[in-house]
Amino acid sequence: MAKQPDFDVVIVGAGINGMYQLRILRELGLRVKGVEASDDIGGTWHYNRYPGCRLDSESHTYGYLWSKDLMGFPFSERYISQPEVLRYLHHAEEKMDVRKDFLFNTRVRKATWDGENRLWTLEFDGFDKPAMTTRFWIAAVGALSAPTIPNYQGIHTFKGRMFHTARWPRQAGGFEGEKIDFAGKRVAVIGTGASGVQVIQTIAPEVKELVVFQRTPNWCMPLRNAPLGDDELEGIRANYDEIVAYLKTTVGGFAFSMIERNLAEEPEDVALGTLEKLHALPGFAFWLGGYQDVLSDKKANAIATEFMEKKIRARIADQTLADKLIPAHGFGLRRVPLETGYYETYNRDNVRLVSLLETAIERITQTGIRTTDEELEFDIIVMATGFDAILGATNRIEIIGKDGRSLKKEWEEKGVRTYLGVQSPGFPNLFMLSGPQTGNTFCNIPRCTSATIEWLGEMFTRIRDENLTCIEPRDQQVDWWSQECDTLFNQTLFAETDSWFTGINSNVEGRSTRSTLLYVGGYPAYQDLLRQASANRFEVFEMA
Ligand code: NA7
Repeated sequence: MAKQPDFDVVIVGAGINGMYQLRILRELGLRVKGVEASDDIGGTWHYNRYPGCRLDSESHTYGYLWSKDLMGFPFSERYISQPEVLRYLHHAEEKMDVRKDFLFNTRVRKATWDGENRLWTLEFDGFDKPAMTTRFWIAAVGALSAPTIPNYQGIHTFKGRMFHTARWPRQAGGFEGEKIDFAGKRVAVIGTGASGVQVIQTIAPEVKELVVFQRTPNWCMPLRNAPLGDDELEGIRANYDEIVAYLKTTVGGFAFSMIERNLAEEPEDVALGTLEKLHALPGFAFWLGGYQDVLSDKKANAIATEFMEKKIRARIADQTLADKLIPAHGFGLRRVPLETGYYETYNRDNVRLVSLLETAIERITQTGIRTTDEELEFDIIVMATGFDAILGATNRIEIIGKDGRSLKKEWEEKGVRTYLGVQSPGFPNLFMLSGPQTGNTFCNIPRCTSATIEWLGEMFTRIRDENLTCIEPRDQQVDWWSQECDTLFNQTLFAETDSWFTGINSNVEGRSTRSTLLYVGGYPAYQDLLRQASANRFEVFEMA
């Protein structure tokens, strides 16, 4: 007789997605367990406690929209800061009551498929954690959750304090990061992605001296944050159903739609007027709510790029410095950081930019950083150097599927192949919420993942009702999907630029070639595909 697993489903990760997935599957009466590497819930918002960390999605569009109560949470700002997001998640957790089903301090080291018994064995870091078996498991491990640090010589010899933004120390007993006393300190920040930009603009007024080490400049847009008053919150609550329905129609699950006209064909005066209006809007509106051809047509992209260059140059006093802050790639082709006074930061006397395109970091010393040009002393070094994006969190688990095949090796050798980004062939009963080729990463993440999470809820209803024990994608679907992701991605200009969107990371071996890791067909199209599969009772999958 086949061995019975300890659980029907194990959810890996107690971030915003894992908690919701656990709740949904538990409601179905399944035997569900959650495991989480950290000691608490919150995922990204639990770890990224660096100064200035905040939402780039509108506060009311980011969270759990299945609950009107939770949407009505009294957010204080249009884009709330990390402690407030984490407080919200703790409040939501209490409502969902999922903490009791998670094992914390439990990091999955290895997952092995047992085809004979149709179950997975999960093994954990540490000797005190017994392995568990489960029929299915869901990786809710985050797309941007495996931090990476450059392998500088001497990195362990630095005598000051060094932090990665995504591993910021915590303030005891709260939702915030440790309050570092920056006054009188000489601080280095390495990296100018979304995290680096938020840190730099926040700490610059506090520190004695700030040196920013920038390799690739980014096109940063004004966030235009503002307090959310009672009236606005009341408006959000009153229009709850309309807002939820509207977000499902927008390309990225944000509170704006793309303009269904081409910038390249627009009369110049109309185009400039529209770009000005878009530029005055908060958040990603200029990037993901602008003309539909800006990210796919070179002429349109050049117009938006020129417009943005002027905007940025006007904010920087020294134009030689501005030359270094203006990217060489077109506008919006890498993730656009949102900023508040970022460019003005460089007008300050205590802030200096070191372009790593002109000089290189040779080593970290006991007292600071040595470049090819000079030796600089620091009290604190902040690594805002990003993540092994999209692949990293999954690849850090040794996943062994059918015929002893390793998922990491399969992806390295054959390229990523999935169906809808949720399953990879040869790895039955494993579902991914934030791995490669999902429609969830190039998106307001919780909006898009919630569609997948609810869809998995439907699939597991059938699994429960029919006592199914094995789900795998069909080869032809996998071929089609991987091709579809490639085709759509190659129609965009993203494909021509190095960034985490294209899987490039100089700090990870084997990540110097561009690949298709994102589905860029948009949230509505992705939801349609999910709906088609569920309408067809998930027959697109092999089910047994
Ligand atoms: P990002 O966007 O990956 O940014 C990392 C930054 O660190 C970026 O400027 C990198 O330069 C820089 N970096 C990384 N490695 C090095 C080395 N070895 N030398 C110099 N500079 C380096 O990470 P974030 O945390 O800012 O944001 C990630 C996402 O999280 C963000 O997009 C949001 O979606 C949330 P590079 O560009 O590689 O030249």
